[in-house]
Amino acid sequence: KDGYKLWLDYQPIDNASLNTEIEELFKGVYFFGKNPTYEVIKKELGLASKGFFNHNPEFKNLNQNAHLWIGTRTELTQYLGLEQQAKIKALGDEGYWRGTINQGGESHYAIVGNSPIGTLYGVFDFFRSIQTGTFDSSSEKSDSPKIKLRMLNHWDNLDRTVERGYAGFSIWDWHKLPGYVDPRYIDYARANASLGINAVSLTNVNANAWVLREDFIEKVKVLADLFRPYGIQVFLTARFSAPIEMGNLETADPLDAEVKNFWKERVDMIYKEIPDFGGFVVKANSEGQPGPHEYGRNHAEGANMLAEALAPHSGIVIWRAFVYSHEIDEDRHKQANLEFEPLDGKFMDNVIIQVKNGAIDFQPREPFHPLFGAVDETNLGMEFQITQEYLGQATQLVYLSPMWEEVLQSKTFRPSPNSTVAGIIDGSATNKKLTLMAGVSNIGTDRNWTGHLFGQANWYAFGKLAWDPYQNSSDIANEWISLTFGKDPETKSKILSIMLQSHEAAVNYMTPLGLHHIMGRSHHYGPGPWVEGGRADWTSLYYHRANTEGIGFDRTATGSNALGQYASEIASEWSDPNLIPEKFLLWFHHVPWDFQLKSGKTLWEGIAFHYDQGVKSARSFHQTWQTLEGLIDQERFNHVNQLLKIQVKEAEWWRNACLLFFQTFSNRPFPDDIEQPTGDLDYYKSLRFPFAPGIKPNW
Ligand code: BDP
Repeated sequence: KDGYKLWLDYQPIDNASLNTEIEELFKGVYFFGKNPTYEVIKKELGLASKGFFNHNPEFKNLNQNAHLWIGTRTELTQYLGLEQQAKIKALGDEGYWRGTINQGGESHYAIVGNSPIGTLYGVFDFFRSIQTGTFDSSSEKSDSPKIKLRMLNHWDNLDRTVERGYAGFSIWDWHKLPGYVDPRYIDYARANASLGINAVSLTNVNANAWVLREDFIEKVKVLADLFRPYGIQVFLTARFSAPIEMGNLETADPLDAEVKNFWKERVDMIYKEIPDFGGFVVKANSEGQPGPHEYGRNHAEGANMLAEALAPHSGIVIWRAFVYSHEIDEDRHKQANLEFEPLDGKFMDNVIIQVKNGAIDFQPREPFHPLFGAVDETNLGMEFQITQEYLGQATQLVYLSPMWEEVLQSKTFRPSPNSTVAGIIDGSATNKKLTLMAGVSNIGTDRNWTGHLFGQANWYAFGKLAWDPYQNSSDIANEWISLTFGKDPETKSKILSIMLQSHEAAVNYMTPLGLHHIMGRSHHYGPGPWVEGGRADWTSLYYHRANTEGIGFDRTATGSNALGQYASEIASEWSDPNLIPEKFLLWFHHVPWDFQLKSGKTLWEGIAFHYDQGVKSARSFHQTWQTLEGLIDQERFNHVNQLLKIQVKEAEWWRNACLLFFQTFSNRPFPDDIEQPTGDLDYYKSLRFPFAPGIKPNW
């Protein structure tokens, strides 16, 4: 039980009648066609059958005892009524239906997709229903994804370090590709396909042009060929200055004819090798990355130049909105909207602007990004961060789904009064078809893939929300727990309670009440509210602005007015420190230490209370976990138990460091009803951290 099998660990079925029923199905499998995806399904059936029954499935002819039918709608036309066919068709290419078909006095359980990939999704869902014990042959199920591109972004460097990766090194073994195919690639594809993830960008957004060279494309082709039957399209990051670095040109100006030609030739070469190549993900003019600004061009001119090269092949450009420059004297919060709002309508149809969930940078909690709702003629995609850069990295159990759900459910009031971020992402609010949810991957070479076992739950939840952004975190967690730890009710409810509280707990002991960006410099691990010097927008002082009067960033009209970038409904309510949800108070307001919170506490007492609560929650997670000893296998028990112990220490570290530091401004005692922070501020400030993979050495 080392976690390698993820949620695809097919275990014997404990319910005897379900076991008999399913075993019958596996003894008579019939495929209505032939294609590489059906080969993949056959292999998966083999693995599932071995796990469930310890024997192989039996593949039959149609007129033998074929109980389990697998095919597409068109392959099964003659067995489906017209109305049913229409219903299935309406589910779209990747949709599926599964249920019982009665034919000639016999009943067959059928899994029917609109395409082989839809069928594959149906099969994985069928397995999931067996694993969770919810399979019911008398009820039908149909489903289809709400978002077109459900994508992982790997921030993997070609030397196999992973920027912000905490689970070992990159799983892409560029050195041994194309000749050697690591079996992990297949297990990776299976895991993604089981969730409906259908796109991956292989390389770091801080891109290396090298990956666009012929020899690398040969390696990428191997991965693309492997992933194709699983429905996964491959993307690469494109370094904007590649024409200079590898094309020997003097410029990368997007309007220059030679530059355009460079990209056209490069793209044509890639498509010769990989005919269904997805396209490019681009970070330009952000944190020192090259981009169109160097040539006096804007983001639309940059993106469209690449989009033109890709369009003949149906490729797309995913252009990131994470742009900011310390040379601009504007609240970093505002910069993306300032750059992208004026460009609304100027991007080609095959461009998607990929927007982080919040305007700063994957902080433990952020209000939704004001670009959602601010443009209506631009394709907007969501970028979440699955890897826990700011949320405890690989030592902390933080289930991220509630944070994502909070963002997705946020009302934007634009384009219409009922619009939500989810509605913009899935195109229902905007009538957009090219929709995207991307997640920055937390996957590495660690045996359990994600470093912390519970990191798997975040990969899982991301896939689920990308499929359907309206799902709730509790259902997702429940399902993941059953698949991972089995169905014992006591085990399940204890783990569920830890998971569902874990994000709020982390926010409490890291950045309560809207505080943000107060972590250690560069590695972003642990507290660093004192960080100052160098680029202002990379310091903590810039964000918390603590002084003897109070704390917080005034983003109302009296301050940076970032609030003005939201719909007026939000701007007017949140401008009032008494009306804004308290979780965002210090994000938008500089508030006096004695400001009264809804609880009746002063702000200072409230801050102290939240930090203290966070520590108490972390301790309660560890205590609850300890009661699971014997209920789950020792290996995973120990793994999580040790990490939870570290998490408690880190929560205490955050609380002590932050409260001792902020007290130097508040000049007030700690409230009596909290555990008194211990330690010495100078000691916390003096702590240094080891080098970790992915940290840029020159930081
Ligand atoms: C920040 C990370 C940095 C990334 C950047 C990005 O610290 O490593 O390169 O985001 O998204 O959160 O481009």
